[in-house]
Amino acid sequence: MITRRNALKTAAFAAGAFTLAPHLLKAQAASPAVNGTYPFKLPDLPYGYDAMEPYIDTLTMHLHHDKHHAAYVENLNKALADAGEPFHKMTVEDLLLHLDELPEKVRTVVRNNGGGHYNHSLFWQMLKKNEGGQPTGELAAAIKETFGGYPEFQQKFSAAAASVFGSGWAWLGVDDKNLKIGTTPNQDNPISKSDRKVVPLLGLDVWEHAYYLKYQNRRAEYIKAFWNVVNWDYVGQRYKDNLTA
Ligand code: MN3
Repeated sequence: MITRRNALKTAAFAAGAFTLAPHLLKAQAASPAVNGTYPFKLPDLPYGYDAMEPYIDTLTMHLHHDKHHAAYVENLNKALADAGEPFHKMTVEDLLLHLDELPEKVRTVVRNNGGGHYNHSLFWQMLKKNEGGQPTGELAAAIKETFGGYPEFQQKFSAAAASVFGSGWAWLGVDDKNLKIGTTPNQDNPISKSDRKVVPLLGLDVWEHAYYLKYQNRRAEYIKAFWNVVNWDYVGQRYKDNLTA
């Protein structure tokens, strides 16, 4: 029987060898931005600030990345500064997988700001103007099998995004082999849930900072526009990596 403390030591000291959710490692391999350790760094956007126009405006991308994401990284580093050696060797994903085991005085700060860093690092990679493109290959087949088709999936995901009260995220994730749609409040990520088996494939930030300049209170319009900027190549690759892990 592995105790929580031993599990933490394994995660902290044996880089790349933690055993709780090996399939996450594959998903992580497709996400170089989340592989770093303390002190964490703000990853560059993988495209220009105007790359998602007109669906997501340039000023929003500037503020969202340069101010909001940057603040999560800064606050995460501040919180971890005195937390000690084991925690300085953990990726942000490790930290979020082991929130329960963090010292109480930093747990909430890491949950909010580590979550903010992780979610946004994924989110930037999940965006790409797709000219009406849709999922392909294995992911398209799984979406059809699970939801009945792409339009049905879009409808369910959009409804989930609209249902978030206040700030949070909508997610498409995979739990073992099953696709799931869900939401998280604030900067929580599905990987921190107790079963620790959900891998996020696609996330939509529905914090007001993600859309208010252009869409004001019209979150539904922002959600509709989002379908034009989903990087289905990246999302599909995350799904495939998970299948083979
Ligand atoms: Mn955000």
